[in-house]
Amino acid sequence: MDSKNKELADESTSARRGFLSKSAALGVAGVAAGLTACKDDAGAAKGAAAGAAKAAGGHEVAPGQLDEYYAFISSGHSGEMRALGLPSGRTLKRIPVFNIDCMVGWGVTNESKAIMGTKADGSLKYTTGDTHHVHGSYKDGTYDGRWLFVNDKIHSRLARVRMDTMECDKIVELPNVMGFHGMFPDKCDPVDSKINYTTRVFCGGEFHIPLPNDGRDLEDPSKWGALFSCVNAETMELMWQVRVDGNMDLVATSYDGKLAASNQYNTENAADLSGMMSSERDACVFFNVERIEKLVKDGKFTTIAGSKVPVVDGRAAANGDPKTAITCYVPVGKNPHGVNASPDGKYFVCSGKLSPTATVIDLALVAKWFAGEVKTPRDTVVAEPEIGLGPLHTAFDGKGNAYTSLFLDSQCVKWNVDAAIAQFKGDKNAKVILEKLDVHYQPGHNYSSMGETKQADGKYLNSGNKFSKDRFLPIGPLHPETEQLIDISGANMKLIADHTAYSEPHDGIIVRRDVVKTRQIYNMDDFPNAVKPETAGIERKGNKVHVRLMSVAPAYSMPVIKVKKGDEVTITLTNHDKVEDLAHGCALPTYNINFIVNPQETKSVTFKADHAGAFWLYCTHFCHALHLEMRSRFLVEA
Ligand code: K7E
Ligand code: CUA
Ligand code: CA
Repeated sequence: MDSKNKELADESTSARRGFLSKSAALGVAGVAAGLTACKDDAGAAKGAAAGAAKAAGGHEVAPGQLDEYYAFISSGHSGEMRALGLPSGRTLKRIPVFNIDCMVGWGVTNESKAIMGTKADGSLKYTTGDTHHVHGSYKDGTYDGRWLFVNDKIHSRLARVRMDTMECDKIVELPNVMGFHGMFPDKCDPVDSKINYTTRVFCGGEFHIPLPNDGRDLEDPSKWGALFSCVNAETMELMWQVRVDGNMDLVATSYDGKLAASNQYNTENAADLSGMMSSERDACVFFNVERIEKLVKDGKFTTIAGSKVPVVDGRAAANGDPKTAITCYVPVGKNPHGVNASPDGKYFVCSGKLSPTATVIDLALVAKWFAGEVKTPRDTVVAEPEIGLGPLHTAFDGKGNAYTSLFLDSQCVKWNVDAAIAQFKGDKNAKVILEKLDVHYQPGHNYSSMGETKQADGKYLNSGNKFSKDRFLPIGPLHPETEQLIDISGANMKLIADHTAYSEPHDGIIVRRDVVKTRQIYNMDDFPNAVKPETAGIERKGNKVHVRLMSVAPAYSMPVIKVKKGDEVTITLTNHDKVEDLAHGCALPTYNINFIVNPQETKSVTFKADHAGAFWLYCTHFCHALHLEMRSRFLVEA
C-alpha cells in the first residue's frame, strides 16, 4: 500500500470512530446504537433462550427472542437454499448456490464463479438451477453441523454449503446423469464402524439417457440408462456409479452405512406417460455399498466415454445371485414417490403416489436377502397400509409414528408403524391410521424436527404445500407456496402457522439450533488474495491492471482509480472492518459489478474496461451513517 492509501485507511478508521463517538454522545445514530448492541450478543442469546422456551406451544417468537430450530430448505427452480427460523417461520438467509444473486455477488465474483464453474471465456457454464433436497452431514446418527448438501436437478450437480458461514464452497457435476433428483449423505462407513460420520453422498439419476449421450440411440430409449452416483463428501469428487434398471427418484441411507436405496417409478423404462404407469408395481432399489466398493477396488467396472468414474453394473440381469448382488429391487406400490428412513434405523418407507399405500421395508431383512437368507425381495416388506390418496413423503416423530403427505387428499396422515406391521401380519384390530389433518393445499414434502436423525424429537412438522390459492392476499397469477407448521408434540396434530414461500421449496430439514455453530467474522488469512496495507494500490502489467482495494467504513482505500480503455481490470477488495455485521458493497455502474464483502472477507472481480468515462464505484450495503458518501471515482481514459 502506498503511504497515501494507508493514510486514507487510517484516516477513515479514525474518522469513523470520531463520528460514532460523537453521534453516540448525541444519541442520534441508529448505527452507533446497533453496533454497541452487537457486542453483547452472548447475553442477548441467553435471554432469548429462556424466552423461546416460554413461547412453546405457539409459533410466535417475540421480538428480540430467537427461534428454537433452523429449517434449511430447497427453493426449487429458483436455484438457491434457504434458512428459516422455526417456529416463527422468519426467513434468515437466502443462500445462493446455482443461481446468480446480485446482493452478495454470487455468480459475479471470481471466487463464486470458480465454484459454480466457468466456460473457457470465463463466463458461467450454467446460470440456472433446480434445488430439491437439502440434507446435513452426520456424526453418530445425527447432524454434526459441518455441511449441508443440495442437488441441482437440471444440470445434475451436487453442491455443498458450509454450515459455519452458510455459504456454498463446492459444486460438482455428475457425468452421464440427467435429472439428478434424490440425494442423501451416508451416516457411517459400511465396513469401518469407527467412521461413524458422513464420508459419501449418494445421488439418484431420474431421467434415463443414452450412455454416453452423444447422439447415439436417439430412436431407441430401451437402450438408455440411469446411474446412481457416489460423491466423496470431503473432496466432492465422484467415487463410483452404478447402472440400474429403470429410473431413480428419492434416496435414503441406513444408519449403519451398509444400505442406500432409491424409489423407482419407471421400472418400465418407458419413455412416455402411459408406459411409465403400465406396471402394477414399481420398486425401491437397494444398493449394497460394501459390495459396490469391492467391485470397484477389484477393477470390475467400466467407464463411459470421457468420464473416468468407475461404473459397475447394478441391473437385475447381472445380479441374479443375492450373495454377490450389489442391488436388490424390492417391489412397492405403483409409481412411488419418496423413500424415508425411520429414526430407529429399522425401516425405509416408500410411498405409492399412484397407489394409496405406503410400503414398509425392513432393513434387517434386506441385509438377509443379500446374505441369501430371504427368498424374494418382496419378502423384505413388513407392512403396506392404505393411508390415503397420492402419498408422497413420510416424516417421523421418534415415537413410532409416521406422517405422510397426501397430495391428492390435501392432507397429512399420521399412522403408526408397529400397528401397520401388526395389521400386515393379520391383526384385524390394529389401529394404523391415527389422524388426518387438512393442509392447504396439495402437500409435497413434509419434514419433522430432527426427524431424519436418531434424535427425532417429535415437536414440529412442516408441510410444504404446492398450492396456496385463497390462503394469502392475491398477488397476481403466481401464488406463493404455503409452508404450514404443525405441532406434533401432543396426541393430535395442531396446525399452528402458515407462512408464504417464494416458489418453490421442496424438501427441507429442521435442525436444533444448538447443532449450528456459525462464525460471525472471517479470518482475513483464510483468503490468499487478501489485500493488506502493504499490498494495496494499483499495479499494471501490460494491459492487465490489478486494483487492490481495502474498505474501512465509510471509505475505500483509493478515492481515485485510473485505468485505460481496453485494460483487463481485476478489483480485489478486502473488508478491513472487524465489527460484526459490518459488510460493505462494491458496485460499478455500466460494468455490471455488484457484490458485498463481509468483515475481514476478500472478493475479486475481473472485467474489461471497455467504456471510457467516469464511474462511481460505490458501497451498496448500508454500513455507516456516511454509507452514501462511501464511493470512489473509477476513471477510464479513452
Ligand atoms: Cu417430492 Cu423433488 Cu423431493 Cu418435490 S420432490 S415435493
Ligand atoms: Cu460501506 Cu455502505
Ligand atoms: Ca411405473
